[in-house]
Amino acid sequence: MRKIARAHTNIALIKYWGKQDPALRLPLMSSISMTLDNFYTDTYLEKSSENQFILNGQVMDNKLSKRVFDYLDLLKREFGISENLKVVSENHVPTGAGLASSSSAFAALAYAFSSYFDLALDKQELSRLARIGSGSATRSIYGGFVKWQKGDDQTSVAIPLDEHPTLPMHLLAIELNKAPKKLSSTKGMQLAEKSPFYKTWLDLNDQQIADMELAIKEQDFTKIGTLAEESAMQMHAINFASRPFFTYFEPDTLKVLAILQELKQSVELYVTIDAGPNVKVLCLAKDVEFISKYLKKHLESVELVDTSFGQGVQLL
Ligand code: 2P0
Repeated sequence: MRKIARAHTNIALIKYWGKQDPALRLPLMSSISMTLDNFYTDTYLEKSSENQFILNGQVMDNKLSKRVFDYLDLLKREFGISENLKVVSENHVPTGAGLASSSSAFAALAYAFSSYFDLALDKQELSRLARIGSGSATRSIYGGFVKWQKGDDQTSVAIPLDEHPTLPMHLLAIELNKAPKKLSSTKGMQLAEKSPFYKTWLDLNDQQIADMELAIKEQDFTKIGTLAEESAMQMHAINFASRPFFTYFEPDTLKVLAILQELKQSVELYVTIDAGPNVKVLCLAKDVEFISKYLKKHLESVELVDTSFGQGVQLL
């Protein structure tokens, strides 16, 4: 029977932005995320005469397929497997637009691989494998609030903080540009390390993680949102201050930030932005409609996606 693995994307509330070991994707800092319900990837594997990667019904022969095959080769070496594989994925996420498509992609692929070969890996081992595919994928193994801890190859895995949060927190994704980003996260992280603020970024991490863990325990939306917004803005400030400077922001990103700053006067909301131009709003369920209406009124043809907590990896 075909085993289809589903993994949801996640959005970091405390960001991962730097690697101590690029090959193993060991991070320089711990991070905390929220797994999302509306964005996910479904993946299954099949025996094949040659390696093949099919994404959304199309055969891929590009940088993405090379990354998938390199990753599969690594997994096959680790488990002493030699057969060629066809990877079939459906991505319910705009690929490469800063909505963390690689998080669901590699978490689903790691789980599909483990299921196809009946490896019976536990979630810690799965999250280690997902990490080697893409850093943010480490956290997508679990649902709800998840921490990915810094450490070595064995210890740098995800830990569920609260798999089924009751906090009515939503994330409203404002999709400004769905085109793949021009600068990969891997390259962005390398460049960011040249920023004079990078050391400060690392020094702040332990306290930010401790504060966020406490805020999640206390279900304190104000604290969670404030800490998330600070982490996102600090990450982008490092990029701006790097040598040479760079940014994932586009003119529309700043336009939306200005509108949200205004809106903050009348409703509680916080902003987070990943390695792309799209803006995400953290808010309470009761305010989603009001915020959506306000954004539609002030922005032409804006696409909004309302999401809340999603679950960890599952077999369909
Ligand atoms: C995060 N991002 O914590 C951070 C915040 C984007 C901004 O992880 O190089 O695709 O594959 O480990 O996971 C996006 O980068 O990077 C990311 P790699 P990934 O979610």
